[in-house]
Amino acid sequence: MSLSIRNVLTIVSMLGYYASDAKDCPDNWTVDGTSCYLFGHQKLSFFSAESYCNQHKGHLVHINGDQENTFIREHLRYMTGERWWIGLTDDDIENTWLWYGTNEKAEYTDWAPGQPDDNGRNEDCVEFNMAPGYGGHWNDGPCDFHTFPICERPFDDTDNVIVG
Ligand SMILES: [Ca+2]
Ligand SMILES: [Ca+2]
Ligand SMILES: [Ca+2]
Repeated sequence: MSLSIRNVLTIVSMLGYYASDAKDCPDNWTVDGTSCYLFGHQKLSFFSAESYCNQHKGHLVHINGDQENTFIREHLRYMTGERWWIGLTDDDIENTWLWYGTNEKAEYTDWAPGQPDDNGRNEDCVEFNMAPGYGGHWNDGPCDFHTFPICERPFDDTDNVIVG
């Protein structure tokens, strides 16, 4: 098979298309599916972590299914932090788990064995916990615990590169 000039040009323009696609998440953000994700390096309380994500035009991650959950877990295997905030809380009504900033109950969950346990009646915010006892599943913890945020924002599928 020989490549005509026209085929080469088609391939080059396709490569250009995929390259520009990758720019639709801001620097330091990782794309998966229809969202961009930022794994923060600063330890913050749950609500400060949400504010941090808001400042970056996102929110603490809402994990809507197994695919997104698996993406997060695989990514965290290569990060040094063990505990990471996700945007789930029962701060309003005990044991009613809502994605923060919405009235959306968590339909998909991935609790570690024995969780959520509301330990000390003081655990209303959810972390993705990579420590051996939790095995990369979810745990409710105290909202004022300081740990790393996972932010999510929509993937911009137009050609506009989001700055921020
Ligand atoms: Ca999501
Ligand atoms: Ca609770
Ligand atoms: Ca717990």
